[in-house]
Amino acid sequence: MPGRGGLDDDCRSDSPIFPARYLETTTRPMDRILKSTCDLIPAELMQEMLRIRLFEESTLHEFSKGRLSGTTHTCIGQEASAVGVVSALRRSDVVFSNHRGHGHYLAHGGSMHGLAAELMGRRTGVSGGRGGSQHLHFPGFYSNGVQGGIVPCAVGMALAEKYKKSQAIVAVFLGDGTFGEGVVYESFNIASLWRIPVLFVVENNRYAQTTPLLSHFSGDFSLRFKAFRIDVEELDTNDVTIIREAADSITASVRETCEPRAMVLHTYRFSPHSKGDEVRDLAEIEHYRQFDPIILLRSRLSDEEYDLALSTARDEVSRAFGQAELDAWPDPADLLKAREELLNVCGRSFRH
Ligand SMILES: Cc1ncc(C[n+]2csc(CCOP(=O)(O)OP(=O)(O)O)c2C)c(N)n1
Ligand SMILES: [Mg+2]
Repeated sequence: MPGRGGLDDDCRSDSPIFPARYLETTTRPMDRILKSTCDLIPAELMQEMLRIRLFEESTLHEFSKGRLSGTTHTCIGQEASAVGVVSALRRSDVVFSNHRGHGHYLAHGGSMHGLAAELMGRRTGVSGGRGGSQHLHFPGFYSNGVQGGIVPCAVGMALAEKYKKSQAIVAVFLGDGTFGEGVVYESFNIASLWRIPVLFVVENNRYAQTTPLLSHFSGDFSLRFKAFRIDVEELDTNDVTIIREAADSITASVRETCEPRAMVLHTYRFSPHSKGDEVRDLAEIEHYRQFDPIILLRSRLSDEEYDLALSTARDEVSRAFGQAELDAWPDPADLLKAREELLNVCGRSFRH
C-alpha cells in the first residue's frame, strides 16, 4: 500500500480536519461545529448515535472473544453521517449501504438483536445468519460488501420507485475508496440523465482500508458529481445537527424534483478498518478525537438526558448480544432450501 497511513505534510492546513486542497469546496468548515442553530431534539440524535457507538464497541469486543463469524467493519466515529442523513429519511425510503453498514442499518430502524444474531451466524439474524456483517437486508434496507456494487442497484431501485410513483427516494452510502470503481460513474450518469430520485452520500473517512485519501484519490469529490450535473453539498463536520439540517433540505429536494443529489461528508473513523488492522498514526487518531460526534453533541444535553440515553443504549446492546448468543444456529437443511430458491430465481445457467 502506498503512503504511510498518516497525514502527509501537504495535507496539513489551518483547517483542523480538512486537507488544504479541499478548502475551496468546503461549504461548512469545522468552526461551525458549535454554532448550529438547528432546533432538532439533540437527545434523540444522541440516543441514535450512542446505540450505534455502543453496538460497534461490543462488536469489536465480541470479535476479540471469537464469538462472531466472518468479518466485520465498524463505523465508530462516523455516527453523525449515518444518523444525520438517515434520520431525515422516511421509513418508506430505501437505504443502500456497504461493508461498513451497521450504523446505516440501525439508524434506518433495523433490529439490533437481528444484527447481533446475524454477526453471530444465528438463525434469528436479519439475513437468517447467512449474510454476516456485510449482507444485511430487511424491507427498505440492503447492504453488500462489493465496493461500488450497490450503487447501480440503488439507482435501479430509485428508478423503480419513480415508476411506481411511490414518493420514496433512495439513499446510497459510498466511501472515498469506492471512487475508483467505474460503475459508480455509470450510475451517476444514468441517475442524472433519467432524473432518478437517488441521494448519493459519500462518507470520506480519508482512508480506503489502509490507503490514505491522498494516495488513492485525485481531484475533487464535488466536481465528480457536478460533471454529471448532480447538485452536491459538501460538509466538513461531525456535528450531527448540521448534517441533519442539510439532509432535511436535500432529501426534500430529491423528493420534489425527482432528481439525484449528492452529499459529501468528511468524517473520520476511530476504529480500525476491520477488526484489528490499525496502521494509522496514533497521533492522527487522537487529533480527530476532538471532533468525536458524541462529544460535539454532549454539551447540548443535560447530564440527566445524556445519562438516560447512555443507559438506554447500554441496555439495548447488552440485551441484543445476550439474546443472540442464546439463539439457535441455522438448520443446514434451510441453507440448501435457500440455495434452491436462489437457483429457481436465477435460472439454470447460474448452476455452473
Ligand atoms: C470490488 C472490491 N474491491 C476490493 C474490496 C476490498 N475492500 C473492502 S473495504 C475496502 C476499502 C473501502 O474504502 P472506502 O470506500 O473508503 O470505505 P471505508 O472502508 O473507508 O468505509 C476494500 C478495498 C471490496 N470489498 N470490493
Ligand atoms: Mg474510506
